Amino acid sequence: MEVKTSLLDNMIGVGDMVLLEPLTEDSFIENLRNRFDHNEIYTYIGSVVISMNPYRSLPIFTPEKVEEYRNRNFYELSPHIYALADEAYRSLRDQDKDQCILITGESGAGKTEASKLVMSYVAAVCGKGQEVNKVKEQLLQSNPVLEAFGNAKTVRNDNSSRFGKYMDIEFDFKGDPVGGVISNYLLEKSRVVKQPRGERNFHIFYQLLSGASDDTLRKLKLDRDFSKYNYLSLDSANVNGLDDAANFRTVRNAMQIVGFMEDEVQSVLELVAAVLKLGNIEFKPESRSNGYDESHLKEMCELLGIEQSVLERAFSYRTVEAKLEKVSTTLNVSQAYYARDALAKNLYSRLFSWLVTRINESIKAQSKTRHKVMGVLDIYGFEIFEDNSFEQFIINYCNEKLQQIFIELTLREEQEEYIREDIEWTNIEYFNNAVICDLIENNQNGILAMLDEECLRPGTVTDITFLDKLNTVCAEHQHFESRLSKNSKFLTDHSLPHSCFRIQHYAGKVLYRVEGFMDKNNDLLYRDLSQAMYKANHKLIKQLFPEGNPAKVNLKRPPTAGFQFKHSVGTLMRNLQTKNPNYIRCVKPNDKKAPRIFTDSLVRHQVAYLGLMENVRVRRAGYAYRQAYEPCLERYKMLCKQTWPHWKGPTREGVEVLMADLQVSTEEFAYGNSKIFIRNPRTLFSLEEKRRGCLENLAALIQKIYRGWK
Ligand code: AOV
Ligand code: MG
Repeated sequence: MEVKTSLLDNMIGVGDMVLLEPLTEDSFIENLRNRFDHNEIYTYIGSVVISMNPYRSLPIFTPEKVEEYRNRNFYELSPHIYALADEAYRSLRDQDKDQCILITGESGAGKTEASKLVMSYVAAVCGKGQEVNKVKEQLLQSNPVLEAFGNAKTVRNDNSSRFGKYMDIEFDFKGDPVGGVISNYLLEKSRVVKQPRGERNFHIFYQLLSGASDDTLRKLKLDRDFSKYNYLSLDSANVNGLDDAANFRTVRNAMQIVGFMEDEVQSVLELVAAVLKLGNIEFKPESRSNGYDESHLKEMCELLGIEQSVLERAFSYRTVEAKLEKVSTTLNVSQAYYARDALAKNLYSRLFSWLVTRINESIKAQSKTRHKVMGVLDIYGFEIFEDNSFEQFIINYCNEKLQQIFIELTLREEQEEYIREDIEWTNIEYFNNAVICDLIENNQNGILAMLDEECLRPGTVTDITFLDKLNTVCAEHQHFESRLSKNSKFLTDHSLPHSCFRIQHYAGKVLYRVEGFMDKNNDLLYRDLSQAMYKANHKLIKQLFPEGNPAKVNLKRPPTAGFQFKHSVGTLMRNLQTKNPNYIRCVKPNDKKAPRIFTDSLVRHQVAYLGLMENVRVRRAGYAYRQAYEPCLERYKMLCKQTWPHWKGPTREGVEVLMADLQVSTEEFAYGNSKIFIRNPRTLFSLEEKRRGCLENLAALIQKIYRGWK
């Protein structure tokens, strides 16, 4: 049934890729381009939203737009992220289904912006009232705080998330927000002490120096000039379009709204200042006893209430405690620098985790009753740099896991649903990245397991011995196991530069340099330093280094960074699988961070690795829409005399009577065990159009009667 509806007539290109004719990669890209050129940045694949980054502000996020999308069905209006947010929220509120919003895409594709749009939409449409508004405000204002401390300018993105974030927003039975819980995943802390060319340290450093009052800076013993600080890169200190000073005020204000006390804010800023001071401490080879650049060390100690001699000692000696013995060795200059940087990284990343904990304290729901939950996941996107290290390895692994969950839930689950519902079905092939996840996380011979093994092995272990091990084990697999060799994603060839390995990720090949892998995975801080921090007369810093408490010396090794990450990502994935997923697939139109440019090859590459074509094919081969019998009958029963106003028999039969009466071609739908499956969105649009016509007639009739009365 070929019905042109007003919705389709007004559409630029095709709003739902399921309707694209003919369906080829070229037509897919062309449709995205056409829509992008007309500022239509959202396009559907069924219920999945593709979002193109416009790199400029579009007038489509106004309160009027929010009203337009509020309480409307997904397919009633042109594609928008608000439609997805609305659908997820209503499904949570009315059907009591916990939701998660999964936002994926490479670095700079628009994930963080998308997550904020979803949050602000939900905040705008859910309950009102003084208490509720306060909760909303606190949830929203947690964003600028965490972005200031956890985002930075990279070559891919001027506001790149350098940590993973998952936020559960909790609602009561009415659908009013009552609180939230944030989980954070591994911050890229190496950035604190060193940034690649063209990149910056975390925003907060620049914000503080640019935006704080003279008085605050004086108290923190800071100079406004970025160039005075070794830890701040100079070549890109000022970023176009970023107003650090104004952002500092936003962050201060946000901290206040979230519920930070004035003295807590002060403590946080003291720690930020202490990191900058640490970076300026220099060690001179000649005379180790007084080889410091005194002023910075002194000022740092003053800021944190640490006795100078204690810190000096911690930078001069390393004490190793075995069961009964204590052995002290002197640190040489490079070891002292290493200790200094390790302290700065640890201090900052612990401060970041503390901020998350502190925000959680403020935003947690007061009542203990079961809440409805909407989880929003915004992680660091897949990235390939010139130099890729442990951090990129972890980030890309996290993206593999997310792609895996997309495959599981969208491609596999969809096909399984047909089987469950007894619907005839032909299988669609798709690339399953489970082999890559396995290569990284397998408990026996996965890369992370081998890294841990090497970190624990006695004897001389270095990044290179780790690499040798990788090469041997992975090469063995390639040799002996035909299954693995055919699918092997660990690429060895002779063109590899020294000390590197390469992985064929779902989103592209990445060359990793092993330098620093062991160290970053071990993530050890000399005990002398944690003890020095614990001795500080500063509440916050003491709290951040509990292991420095001499009464609690623990000789057990803490879990490695890789182990912890794998564990927390595993927990996250299990959590996501219990919720109803809503997908936003972000696509980056160009590599220039510029508006109006659509680089064909770049988009094509993303469309391919995100599996978007397979996504459409699965949807098309099957049925684009499905609805349980009950809501379907409820919505359309007015279109048929036999079902209106009440249908007395079984619901499924009611739907069958309805479809027969409407003369929808039998090819167009199938009856599953619990749902009706509709093949083509046009069929749905036509049902919607008829329903709208019916409602309009009804409204006209009521008006006529009303006038007649008057
Ligand atoms: P990401 O989160 O996906 O990258 P962002 O959400 O930070 O990417 O987006 C990058 C930049 O693109 C933003 O700072 C904006 O300038 C612009 N942008 C994105 N979405 C929109 C939009 N809807 N409207 C206008 N501008 C937008 V990363 O965190 O690096 O993986 O780690
Ligand atoms: Mg981001």
